[in-house]
Amino acid sequence: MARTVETTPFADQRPGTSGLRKKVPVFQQPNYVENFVQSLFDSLEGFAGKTLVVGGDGRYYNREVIQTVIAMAAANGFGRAIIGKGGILSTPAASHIIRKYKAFGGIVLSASHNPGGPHEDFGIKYNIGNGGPAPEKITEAVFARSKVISRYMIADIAPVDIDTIGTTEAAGMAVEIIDPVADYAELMKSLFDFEAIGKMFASGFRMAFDAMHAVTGPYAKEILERRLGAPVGTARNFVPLPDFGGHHPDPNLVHAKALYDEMMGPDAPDFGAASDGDGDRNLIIGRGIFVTPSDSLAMLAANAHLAPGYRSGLKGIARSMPTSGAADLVAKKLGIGMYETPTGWKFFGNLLDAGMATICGEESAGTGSDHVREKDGLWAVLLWLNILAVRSQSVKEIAAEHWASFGRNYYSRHDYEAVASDAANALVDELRGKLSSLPGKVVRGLKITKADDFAYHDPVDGSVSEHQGIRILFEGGSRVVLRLSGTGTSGATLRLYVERYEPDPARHDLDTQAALSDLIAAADEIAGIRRHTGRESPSVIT
Ligand code: G16
Repeated sequence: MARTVETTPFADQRPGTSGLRKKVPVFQQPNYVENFVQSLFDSLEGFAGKTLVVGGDGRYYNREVIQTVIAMAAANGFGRAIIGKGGILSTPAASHIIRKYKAFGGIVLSASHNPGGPHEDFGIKYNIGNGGPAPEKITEAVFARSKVISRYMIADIAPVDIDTIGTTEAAGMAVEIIDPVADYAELMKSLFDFEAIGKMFASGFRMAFDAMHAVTGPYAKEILERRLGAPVGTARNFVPLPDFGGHHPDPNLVHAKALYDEMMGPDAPDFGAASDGDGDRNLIIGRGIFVTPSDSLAMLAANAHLAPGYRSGLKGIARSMPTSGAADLVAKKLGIGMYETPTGWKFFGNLLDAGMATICGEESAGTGSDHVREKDGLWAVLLWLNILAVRSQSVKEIAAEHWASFGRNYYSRHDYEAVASDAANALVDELRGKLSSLPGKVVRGLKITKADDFAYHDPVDGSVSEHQGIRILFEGGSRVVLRLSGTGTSGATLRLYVERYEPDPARHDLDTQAALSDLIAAADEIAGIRRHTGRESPSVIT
C-alpha cells in the first residue's frame, strides 16, 4: 500500500524560529508538504513502530495536511498516530500529549499568531520526545535533506475520519483520535488551586478571555467556564475558524485592541486575557493596566509559590535575550539561577530537561514552565488567576508592589514589518561592522558601555548559537537590542527592543513610550533605522 514517489527539491524549506512558515499557496505546490515531511522523517532515527502526535491550530489547510501526514507516517513505519479531534491541538497541549503518551515526537501545524486563510500563512513544526520544539541540529538536518530529496513515501489510503473519537487503522498504523482538551485540562488542575479560583469567580470576579477565533476557544470554555465556574461568556470568540474571522490571532495591543480598550474603560472586568493562533502566547491586562510579557514573567516567578504546582519553589528562571531584565531581579532575590537564551522556545528545552530552570519567558508574549516544553498561554492566565485568588488584590496593586520592591523595567518593542530584505540586511551588516567602535560614545546624552552580537553557549550540551541579536548597553542599565525576526513570511521584520530600568517608585507611573523616547532616538541614530528602511515609524509597537 505504501508508494514511493519521485520528487525534486525546493530551495526554501529552512525552518525559522519556530518551524517552516510560508503562505498557503507555497504549501499548496505539488509535493511541497510531502518533501518537507519526508525530509523530516529522513532526519529522524528509530521511530519504527513508535507514536507520532499530530494536531494543529485549525487554520486553513490544517485538515488537508493532517491527511497527508497520516498517510506518510504510515508509509514511513510509525506504529501509531495520536490526533486531536477535528485536527485540533494547541501547541502546549501537543507538547503535553507527546510527553504523557511517551510519543516519539509530534507534528504541529500552525503559523502561530500569523493570519490564516487561502492567501495567508501556514506552518509545520516538529517537536521531539521531550515535547519541545526540535533543536537546531534537527532543523538544520531537515533543511539539508530538503535540498537533495529525490523521493517520498506515502500510503494509498482513503481520508481518515478525524472527527470521531476512537481508534482506527491506516495502512498498518493505528490512528487514535482523542479529545484535544481533556488531558490538558487535567494537567492544569494538577498545577493550580481550582477551588480558590472557583471561589473567586463565585464571589463575582469578572474576566474576559479573547480566544481570537483560534485554538484556545475549546480549552478556555472547558477550563474557565465549565471547570472553574466563570460565567458563560467569559470566553469570547471561542470557535476556532480557518481564517480566525479575518483577524490576526496575535494577542497584542494592536490585534486585541477591543479587549484592551474595554480593560481601560469605566466598567472594565477585573482581568482580561487573550491567546494566539496555537495557544502558546498570552496577553495579560488588569483593570486599567497592561502587563508587559517581560513584567508578567517576573511577577509570575515572584508569586509562583502561591500555586500548588510550584509550592516547593523554582529551580531557576530563563528568558530570551531581548526580554527585559525584570525577571533577573526576582532570580537574584530568590537566590536561584538565571539564564539568558536566544529568541526561540527551543533554547529552553535543555535547561528544563536538566532541571536548571522551572519558569521561562519571552518578550514575545510567551511564558511557560517545566510542565510542558512549549510556552503556554492558558497556563500563564491560570497562574495569574491563582495568584489573584490567593492575594485578593488587583493586578494593578500586585504590579505596583512588585515595582516598589524590585524597581520597574520600562520596556517596549518596535516592529518594522515587511521591510525589503536587502535593506534590513544592510542595516544589520553596517551595525555589526561598527560594534567595536561604539563603547565610550555618547548618543543623545546616553553613554554606551558595551555593544555586541549575542552568542549563546548552551550550558547543557555545549552547543554555540551565534548572531542572535545586537545589544547596545548604556550607562545606568538601559539597553537597546536589534534583530531580524525568524517568523515573518514577507520580506524582513526588524525588531527594536528598548529597555530602561527605573528604581525610583515616584517614577513608576510614566508613559512607557515617553520614558523610552531618548533610547528610541538613540537607536535610530546608531543603527540608521529610518535611513535604511525608509520608514518614519514602526508598523507595530508593543
Ligand atoms: C515564535 C517562537 C518564540 C519567539 C517568537 C518570535 O513564537 O516560538 O520563541 O520568541 O516566535 O520570534 P521572532 O522574533 O524570530 O519572530 P510563536 O508564538 O510565533 O511560535
